[in-house]
Amino acid sequence: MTYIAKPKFQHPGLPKNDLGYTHRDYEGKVSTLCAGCGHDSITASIIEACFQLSIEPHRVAKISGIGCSSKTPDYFLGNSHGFNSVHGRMPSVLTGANLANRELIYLGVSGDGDSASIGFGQFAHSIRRGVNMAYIVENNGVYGLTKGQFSATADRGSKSKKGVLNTDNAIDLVAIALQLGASYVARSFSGDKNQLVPLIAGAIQHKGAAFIDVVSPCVAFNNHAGSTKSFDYVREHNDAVNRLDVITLPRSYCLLSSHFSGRLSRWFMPMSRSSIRKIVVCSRSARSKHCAAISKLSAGSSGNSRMCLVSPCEA
Ligand SMILES: Cc1ncc(C[n+]2csc(CCOP(=O)(O)OP(=O)(O)O)c2C)c(N)n1
Ligand code: SF4
Ligand SMILES: [Mg+2]
Repeated sequence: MTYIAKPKFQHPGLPKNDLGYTHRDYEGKVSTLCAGCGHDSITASIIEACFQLSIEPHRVAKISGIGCSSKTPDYFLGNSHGFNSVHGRMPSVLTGANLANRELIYLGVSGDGDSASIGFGQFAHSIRRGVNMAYIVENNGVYGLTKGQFSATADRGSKSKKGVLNTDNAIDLVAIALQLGASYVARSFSGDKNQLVPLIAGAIQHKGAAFIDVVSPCVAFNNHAGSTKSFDYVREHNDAVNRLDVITLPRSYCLLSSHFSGRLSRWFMPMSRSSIRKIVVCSRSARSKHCAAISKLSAGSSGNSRMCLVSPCEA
């Protein structure tokens, strides 16, 4: 954790939200992450989402595990409750806090190592139980803090910085979250604030288990040619379907429409036995004008009429 506090002064002309707070009221300490780390962009998006929603910081509890990603709660919402737990144990600490006080907004912040490797069981059970939370994984495909070993989300065939080929299959956290019944699921990219801010706002407003997998490049250990989590690779492959659809489905129906790409269809497969009723597909070209609709839609969804939100970043 860092102890570098930001100076208290702020420009008197900074925009204020409905509570009279400025962005500064949602910031934390100065980040000690590497310059250019994707995680810092996610921090900025969380700050923006909370500012836009006019959230009172004392109503938020930020819980994290261990990793560069899990350090980030120190860099936003400096006036909120926070607990930096043990590696992979964020979900159980969050669940416990949730049982003790159901009034707070729970923000779970984790990494791909924290949630897909050591904490995979914890991740799965918190989603399965439908814990009321916004669970964000800052996914860079490596253990950044311990210098770049492949994590369980690293794609098979991708290369490490030293050229080693990953021969293991990757865990797709979005597919798992869908299968386990999360009622709000999204994938995004740290470098796309227009998409990410409304997704985070939607997750915070959603009642139930909201999960966002954010591809967040590690500039120190996983930003080279051959990596599938580098800035270049994600930007080149962030070209999903070009429309937003909201489809209300009869119970237990799975939709495989012709305009979905093969990879997107794959994500819908695990839903066939679930009770998902609405599917929102938010595309790259349509997202800026349509993403604002997401918060509204998610607020209207309940346990019986689940909303599954897939915002494809096809990296
Ligand atoms: C029980 C335990 N095992 C191993 C570690 C060493 N360790 C610290 S962070 C980390 C991986 C973090 O990776 P990730 O969650 O992806 O976060 P990132 O640093 O990439 O953001 C590991 C293995 C630890 N702190 N505790
Ligand atoms: S090592 Fe990687 S994940 Fe950690 S702060 Fe640096 S760029 Fe970010
Ligand atoms: Mg990681």
